[in-house]
Amino acid sequence: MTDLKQLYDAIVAGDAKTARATTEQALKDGIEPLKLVMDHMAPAMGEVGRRFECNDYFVPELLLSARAMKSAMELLRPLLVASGAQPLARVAIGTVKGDLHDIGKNLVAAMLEGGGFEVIDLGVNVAPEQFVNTVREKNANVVALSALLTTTMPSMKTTIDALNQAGLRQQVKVIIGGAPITQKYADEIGADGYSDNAAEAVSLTKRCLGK
Ligand code: B12
Repeated sequence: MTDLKQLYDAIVAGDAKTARATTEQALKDGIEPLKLVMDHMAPAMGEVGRRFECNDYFVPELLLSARAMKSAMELLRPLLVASGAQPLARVAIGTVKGDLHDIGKNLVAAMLEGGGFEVIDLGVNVAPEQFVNTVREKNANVVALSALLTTTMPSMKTTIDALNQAGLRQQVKVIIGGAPITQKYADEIGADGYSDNAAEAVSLTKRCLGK
């Protein structure tokens, strides 16, 4: 029988190979995919976030854990979809138009996935219309925008404006982040939430949704 503490430990340690192998073995042993995510992987990402907040972990450790989480999730995602497990909410995430930085965005996506959200990752250089279409077609409840360049920050406002124009703004929460972003900027452009780190993205999103 798989020792599931190994899965938890592998994600916290950023050991992608062990995380994937343990997940594979656990599935062979008949353990429910949702149980693996909720009871072992999400708490592991929670621990990673906690260590980051206390400065025990830094960005490189966060990246390794995110990669371990991602490699285990690759095995579980199709099974979760097939089992119809209900995610907390659906988040469409992307780096805004004109911007190719995705390290922070990927971390936020991994933390959200680890926190029980379904994440639709639209990648980088995402035009406002792509966010609008995703909210419309996939019923996303949250739009998460990342920008690393001062020159691409205005794309966040353009995206919020596009959601407004499409009549979709009331049905989604918009959260934003990235090195040049501040709470003041989030307030100015009418975003629902801002965080300066990936670890806080889960609690921020839950708070925005009133969960
Ligand atoms: C790596 C990097 C690159 C890589 C990107 C690789 C990749 N796949 O992402 C490459 C080399 C491609 C690159 C290119 C460029 N870059 Co660059 N890059 C960086 C660098 C060194 C690190 C960024 C990073 O990954 N940080 C680590 C991550 C983890 O941090 P983060 O992104 O801030 O994310 C955290 C939080 O902000 C938050 N967060 C992020 N997004 C979100 C979203 C939500 C919803 C939430 C809640 C939170 C959140 O959580 C994350 C984790 O805690 C920064 C310098 C710096 N110190 O920031 C410059 C920097 C951002 N780049 C810069 C520039 C100028 C460029 C270029 C224009 C250079 C050029 N002349 O070509 C191009 C632009 C290309 C483009 N169109 O986007 C400038 C921007 C200056 C400015 N004021 O706008 C910086 C600041 C460097 C500098 N000091 O001049 N870059």
